[in-house]
Amino acid sequence: MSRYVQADPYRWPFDGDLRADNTALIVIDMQVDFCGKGGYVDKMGYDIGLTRAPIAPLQRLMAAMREAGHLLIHTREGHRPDLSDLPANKRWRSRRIGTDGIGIGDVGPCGRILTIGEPGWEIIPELAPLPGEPVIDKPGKGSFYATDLELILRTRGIRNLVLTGITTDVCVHTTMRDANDRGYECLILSDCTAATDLGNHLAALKMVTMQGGVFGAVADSNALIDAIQIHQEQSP
Ligand code: C5J
Repeated sequence: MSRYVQADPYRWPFDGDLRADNTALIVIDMQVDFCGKGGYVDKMGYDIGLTRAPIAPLQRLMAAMREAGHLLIHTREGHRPDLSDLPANKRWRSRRIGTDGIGIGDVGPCGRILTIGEPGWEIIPELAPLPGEPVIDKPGKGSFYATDLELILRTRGIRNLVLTGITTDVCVHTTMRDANDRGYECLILSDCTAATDLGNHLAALKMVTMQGGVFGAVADSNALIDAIQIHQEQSP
């Protein structure tokens, strides 16, 4: 039987093949550095009220998807302590924002910014991964580049990806575009994503809906929860 999420610009997934064993939730970069007090985004002067907005909807969604038996995958953006995987231009650009000249790899209020093992690099406790849930460490914006994400998805038979986390216009979009090019059927959730600028968040969501759904479809978490709960009730 076909299962769909009410989404824009089409009912998702395209073929109605939505099952717990082929559909994974990816929670991107819900780290202290992106949504915590004193983290990288806060230090750059952006409003962490925006990047914290997805926390409550994500808590509800993660509980529902775990309950329904879906795979949850978490990502963290970060660099080795010796910064050997940090391109010089990424570091240089990161030091231009804010008044103190501090950027990735430098010491801030939450330790060295976006550096593996530091307090700011950790996933926020509200959305902590459960034991057994894959955590992907990535040096770039996309979750596929220089990681084993694709191997994990293929091994688990995943073909539908639900994208959440921060930021909509950077790491979430890069991951969604890369996933789409790899043939994954993608859904992005408007209330479980956020950007450092509301206009960018809305524009990033709108981009997905162009050309008949050029990167996939957009819905909110209620629509997805409705679909997976109906699925559970009707499963034998
Ligand atoms: C950024 C991210 N914005 N997780 N990272 O630098 O979107």
